[in-house]
Amino acid sequence: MPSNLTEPAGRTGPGWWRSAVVYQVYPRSFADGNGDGVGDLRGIRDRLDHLEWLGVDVLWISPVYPSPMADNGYDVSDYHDVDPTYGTLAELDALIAELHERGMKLVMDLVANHTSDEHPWFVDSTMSPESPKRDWYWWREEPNNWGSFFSGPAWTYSEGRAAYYLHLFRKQPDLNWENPEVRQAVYEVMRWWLDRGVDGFRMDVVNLISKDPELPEAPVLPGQRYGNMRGSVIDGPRVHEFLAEMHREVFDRYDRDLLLVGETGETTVEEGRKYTDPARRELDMVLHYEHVEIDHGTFKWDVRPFDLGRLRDRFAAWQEGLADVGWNSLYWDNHDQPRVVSRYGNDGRWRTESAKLLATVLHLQRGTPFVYQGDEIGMTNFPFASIDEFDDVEAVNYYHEAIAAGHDHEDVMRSLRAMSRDNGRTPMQWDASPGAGFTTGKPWLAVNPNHTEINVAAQREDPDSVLSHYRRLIRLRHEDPVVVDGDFSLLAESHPQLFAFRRRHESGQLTVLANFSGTEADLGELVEECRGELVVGSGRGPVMAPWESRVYRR
Ligand code: ISL
Repeated sequence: MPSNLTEPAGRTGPGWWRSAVVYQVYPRSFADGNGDGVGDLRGIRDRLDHLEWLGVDVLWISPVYPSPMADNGYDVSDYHDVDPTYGTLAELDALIAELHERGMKLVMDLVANHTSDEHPWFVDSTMSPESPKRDWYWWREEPNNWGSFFSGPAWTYSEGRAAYYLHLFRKQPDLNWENPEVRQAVYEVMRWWLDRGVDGFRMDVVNLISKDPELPEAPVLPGQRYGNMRGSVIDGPRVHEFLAEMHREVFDRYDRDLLLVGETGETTVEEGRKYTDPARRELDMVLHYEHVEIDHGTFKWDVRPFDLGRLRDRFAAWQEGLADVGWNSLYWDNHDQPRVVSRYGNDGRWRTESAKLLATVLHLQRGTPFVYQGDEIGMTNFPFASIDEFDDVEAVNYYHEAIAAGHDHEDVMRSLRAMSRDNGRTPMQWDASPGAGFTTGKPWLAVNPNHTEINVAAQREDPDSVLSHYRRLIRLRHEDPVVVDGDFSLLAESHPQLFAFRRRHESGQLTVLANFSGTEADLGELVEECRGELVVGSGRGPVMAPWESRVYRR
């Protein structure tokens, strides 16, 4: 048995998160408790029954800190408070207490690669070259050629400093982690929240915190205006050192069951092993991007058809790569992704079947599953018709940049419709009422018209619904040690339609069979696997129906 798995995963104690399921709430879009059209903490507290009924163990909320909302709260202007849009600090304390009473934990989103340009640290830094916080950000007299993640240059000129500052994201200057004062300030923020009772952090773009201090010019890809800075900022030279220091300065001081998840876009399996190796004491798990970039070309707006072979290959690489050391997170959707049913499944005739299949293949891999609000009812992409319907800074910037560069309007709209982050941000669909049960007011982003059919109320009592399926999978993880600790092996590695794998453990084995297509699939030799108790699905026999999934236990 791998060294980090010598003990079975319990609901508490070392490695407790191995048998846990995390639920992500995007507060703006989850539930509006005061009728102003924007979700809030009151709304989340009113919906805790849903989370408990579903069986989730951990709630992760996207940022609720004071913010000018240039990036819906990921641009933080005060780390020690709650934005009035979402409520008050007292309400957050109440949320923590209510979750704990129900046996659930709260994980906060910690955005520490950058701050808002309205954060007092940055305002101070811009004042003059003598400011106490002059080195808290990256300042240069001459910018390099880097582009930002959200279109445009990564540098902006400041009159006060008569210099340029680096911002990999628009209006969000990058903190200079080379400066020990910056690191200590971040650790202080973390301890402040842990002292308040939160149970851990999801650390936003944490693999960008260490930059190559030379900030070298970056290669310019064909058709691009700015240099691609990824090679100088992703998994940078001191990132592991900084995380180990964070562990010592923060987490080692707490004798509680915490969860440390890093968002590590575009990282590799090799780096993922380092981040999550328990012996290195950095993070518990990372959110990598490899399986959500299957349909990207050179960049995300260059949309490619879904490729099952590529998906299977990337999942298997992470499963195998982190088998003896480290731990995987498992997710399809979050507030930055379009809806997986529309993307890798079928959001028309086979919506229910494909949503269940996607849930099954994800939840039964080895790792900790993350359910993003709405996944559990099979929410779909939004039928965007005009650019005015988009809210997200990334989508809007891209639109203007692409149109200015002479791209065809319809082509740009097609990319946005498929890939925009707003697809994942439309309000949670609780019921069939005009505000979908999300709000009694005018929602900040339009409710998907399909909420009249796809909603929690319609699925809750239906044992065949996507919602009941999620609940069953979560229960299976809590009850069956094979799901948590069994090893993973891919079956039928090159089947054109099937994603099949086996999980093996001393207590038994599970075989997962999934037909990722709208046509019947012949199991061929895999029919040998169809033995034992059918724990998920209903089909039998050597042919799988379109988008059918089955799980056998022996
Ligand atoms: O790397 C990217 C594209 O190749 C970006 O997608 C980037 O990694 C991603 O946007 C990071 O997301 C996180 O930080 C952003 C914020 O807008 C997202 O909502 C958040 O999840 C900046 O804080």
